[in-house]
Amino acid sequence: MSYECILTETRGDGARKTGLITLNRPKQLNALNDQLMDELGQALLAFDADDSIGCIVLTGSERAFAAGADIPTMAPHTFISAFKSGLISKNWETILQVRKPVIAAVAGFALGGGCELAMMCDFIIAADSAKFGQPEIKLGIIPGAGGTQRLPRAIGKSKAMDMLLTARMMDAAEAERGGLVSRVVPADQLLTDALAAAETINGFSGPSVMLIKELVNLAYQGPLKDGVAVERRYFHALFGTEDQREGMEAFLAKRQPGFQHR
Ligand code: CO8
Repeated sequence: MSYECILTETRGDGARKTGLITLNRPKQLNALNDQLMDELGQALLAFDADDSIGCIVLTGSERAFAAGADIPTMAPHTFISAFKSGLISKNWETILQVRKPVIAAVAGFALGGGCELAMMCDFIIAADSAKFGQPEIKLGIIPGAGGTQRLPRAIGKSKAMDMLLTARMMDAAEAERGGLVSRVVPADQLLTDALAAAETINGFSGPSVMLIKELVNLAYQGPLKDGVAVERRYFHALFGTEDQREGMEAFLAKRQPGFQHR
């Protein structure tokens, strides 16, 4: 499959590889237009369906992960045309269908829809150059891909209100303190570290990885009681897998497990 607004490749030496997707509209600081989002959706689903892939890393350039939705595309719209066309909403949530972990590796600007896209990933590793923001208010609009909902869940109400209402950017250190990103690394180490995290995950049992992802998202989105009940069911279900037997036998025999992802 050839794409124009993204680059895709496979990385890693292990039995399971990492699907690497790079947003690639450098002149527009990776602004997210329909074509890019369509291609991103296709690439994500293709890696998700590929049994040789364990994990996906989504990244941008040194200067920008993504500076938001494409402003020239949005500018001419009226309420009615935005409502009727669904204004660029097609494929914006495809990423949420992916069963495998998606790690955002963010350097430079992650603004507006770019910040929202990073927040739809499972965790964010930030370069020390990263800058996060929801500056939509400066354009006379509001976030449209979950920013008003995911940002307060990630960093709390006060910081989220501050960022959404003043449009100020948060640097990588503040984003880590606030819990928006899992770790901050030197910019020239970003991809190496994100791919290393993916490689670690690739070595574990695929069913465990997918169920942890689903359950953490349930904790993030739903009531505690429901999350704990589903967790118990899946915990029991994993005792039906070969990987559970292999993992526990390997521990008892003091050797490394060889997971088969089934
Ligand atoms: N869309 C299109 N082009 C952009 C965008 C964008 N969001 N951001 C930057 N560019 C372009 C600039 O127009 C410029 O192009 P050119 O060279 O042709 O003039 C080029 O990228 C470089 O930008 P700057 O010259 O401005 O570079 P600076 O380093 O001076 O500034 C900034 C970088 C701070 C990132 C600045 O470009 C900026 O503020 N950009 C806009 C950021 C923004 O407002 N983002 C939010 C957009 S709205 C949104 O994302 C809503 C999401 C809704 C999703 C709904 C889904 C259903």
